Amino acid sequence: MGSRSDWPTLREAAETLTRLSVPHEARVVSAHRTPDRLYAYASGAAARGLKVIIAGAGGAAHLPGMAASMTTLPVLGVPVESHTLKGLDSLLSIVQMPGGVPVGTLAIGRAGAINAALLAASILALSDPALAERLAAFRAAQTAAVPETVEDG
Ligand code: RP5
Repeated sequence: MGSRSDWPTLREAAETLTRLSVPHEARVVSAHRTPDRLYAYASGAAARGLKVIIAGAGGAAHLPGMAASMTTLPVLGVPVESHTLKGLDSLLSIVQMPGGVPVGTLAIGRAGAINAALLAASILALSDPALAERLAAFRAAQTAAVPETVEDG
C-alpha cells in the first residue's frame, strides 16, 4: 500500500487472504515518498517468490502502475477512497494504464480490496488444487449466508 493510512482498506485484502490460508505480506511502499523502496520491492518480487502483487493507493495512485512496470507478475490495483474525491481520482489513476503494462483494477475501497484478494486466490488456485477447494468452499458459504427474505437471519 502507498501509505499506512491505506491499511484500513488493504487490511480487508489481508484478512480475506488469511481466511483462505494464502500466505502473504503487507508492506508500505510509496511511489512518491519511497521510490527506491518501490523499485527494490517490485523488481525483486518475482525472485523472492511472490506470485501476485496487490497494490492499493489513493489520490495520485501511481503505485500499482509503477509496480507493474517493473515486474511481469500479475498486479491487482485497489483504488483507496480519498477524502477529497471519494476515490475517483485513485480509480482513474490506476485503471488508465497504457497498453502493454497491465494492472487489473478493482473497485474503489473495501469491495475492491476483498475482491483483489479473491482474484489473487483464483490466480494461485490455477496451480493449487487445495486452494481451489478452499475458494469454492468460501463461495459456497457466502451463497448459503444470503437470506432469502428480510425476515431470515
Ligand atoms: C497515496 O496518498 C497513498 O496511497 C494514500 O492513499 C494517499 C494519502 O497518503 P497519506 O498522506 O495519508 O500518507 O500515496
